[in-house]
Amino acid sequence: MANTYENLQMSHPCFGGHKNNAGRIHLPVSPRCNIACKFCDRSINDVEERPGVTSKILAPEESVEVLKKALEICPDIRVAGIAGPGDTLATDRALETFKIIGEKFPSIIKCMSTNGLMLNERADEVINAGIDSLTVTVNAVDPEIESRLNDYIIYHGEKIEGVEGAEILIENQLAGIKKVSEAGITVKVNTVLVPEINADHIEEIAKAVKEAGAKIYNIIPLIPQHKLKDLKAPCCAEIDEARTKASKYIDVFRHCQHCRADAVGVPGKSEFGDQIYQRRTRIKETFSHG
Ligand code: CLF
Ligand code: SF4
Repeated sequence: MANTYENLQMSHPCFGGHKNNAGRIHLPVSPRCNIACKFCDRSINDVEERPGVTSKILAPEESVEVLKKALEICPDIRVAGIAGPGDTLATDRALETFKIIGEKFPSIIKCMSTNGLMLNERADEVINAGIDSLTVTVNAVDPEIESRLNDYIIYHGEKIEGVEGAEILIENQLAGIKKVSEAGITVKVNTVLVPEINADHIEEIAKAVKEAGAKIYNIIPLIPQHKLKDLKAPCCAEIDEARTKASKYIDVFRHCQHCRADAVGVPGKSEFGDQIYQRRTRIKETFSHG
């Protein structure tokens, strides 16, 4: 049985547990992605913090030693999350990892993050893997708006571009959120706020994902890069306005730290990723889709 939202509010840093100093480790086991967000330039490196960015890809079985070591260094870790560097449902590696963690570390909360393209058809596997909390990144619920944020999807081996691809993505995200939340998994939705594209659309997203069963909503500011490098990042007032609009429909999480796919520690307080994953010094601040 998945942890309840009430439990997660006490013990999961991204659902309210930050107040209790709860930590998390991200296991970078998922190598590939199946959609093409225009703001994401995915690469494996040591110097940037954003989704998709990680120093090393782990094999599912390697995560046991990593988690053991992380718990020794940082006993505050309550959650094992998989948030990249690619999509967790584009391969089987995240679900395999969660099965291993469930056996070896039964008290650790299992947290997964996905773009949701495969969530509808893989919902049963997500439920059977014992996931406690699931984050789905939903940047629009209108295919025209989504197509300005995403170039294409790769769906059942086929590349589908523009509005047509966006339509499939949104349908699968909402249907998938519905299935997993009905099974008792707590769902958080992340939206990357791009002022020129989806700022006026936040209320519709918040409403649609709440109706589908999501419990909590997290707005992540755009870091202008890749194909959206010439757009502007939202300022604090714009982020705040978007959060206020969303909060009419759904609980809003306001303490996101934009973690990398291999972050370790208590978000915003401690970071042990360098020790666990032997990273070099990180110099650039960016965002995540955790
Ligand atoms: Fe990681 Fe994401 Fe799970 Fe948290 S992060 S997979 S839900 S354990 Fe948290 Fe980091 Fe913000 Fe994500 S602070 S980027 S919301
Ligand atoms: Fe894939 Fe996430 Fe990058 Fe989008 S932001 S292309 S879902 S890794």
